[in-house]
Amino acid sequence: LVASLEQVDQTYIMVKPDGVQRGLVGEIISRFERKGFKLTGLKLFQCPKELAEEHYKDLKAKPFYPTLIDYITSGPVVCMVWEGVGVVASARKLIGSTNPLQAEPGTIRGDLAVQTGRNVVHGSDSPENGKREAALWFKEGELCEWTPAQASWLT
Ligand code: FUP
Repeated sequence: LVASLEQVDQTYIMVKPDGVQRGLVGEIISRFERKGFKLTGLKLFQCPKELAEEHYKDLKAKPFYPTLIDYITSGPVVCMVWEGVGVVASARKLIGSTNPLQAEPGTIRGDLAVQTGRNVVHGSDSPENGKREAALWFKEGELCEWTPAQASWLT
């Protein structure tokens, strides 16, 4: 009841091409499901270069930017939107540090990845970016607002 009074946020989660190619899609989705967040968008998608550039526009000046764009567009990604109270920060904890060698065991990157440039998953870094990225990757009508028949285990 208390949780229902709090702000429900959205986060954009993406299994990157290495995650798809390594067969980690189910494993990654499963971690967000088990945590108890609500899935409101899901698709397999070959990202065009322009979209990758828009998504990572804040990193445009970084030396690794061109390699990052090549990586994200190198094969299909799995795009997701998850909703819940505190979902943005919680998803970042589930994902772990950007550099997988520094990510704690038990996190997605800590358990499943080695290289920063192949870190298997993306998660929005603020509620504002969660909204922005959800709107960037999903068209009107692709997201599904739904209420579980028994809401007690979801926020
Ligand atoms: P994160 O929010 O953890 O995905 O990290 P950033 O937004 O800082 O970086 C986005 C992506 O850029 C990372 F997932 C991988 C790539 N990157 C590099 O390739 N090298 C770096 O030094 C930092 C980031």
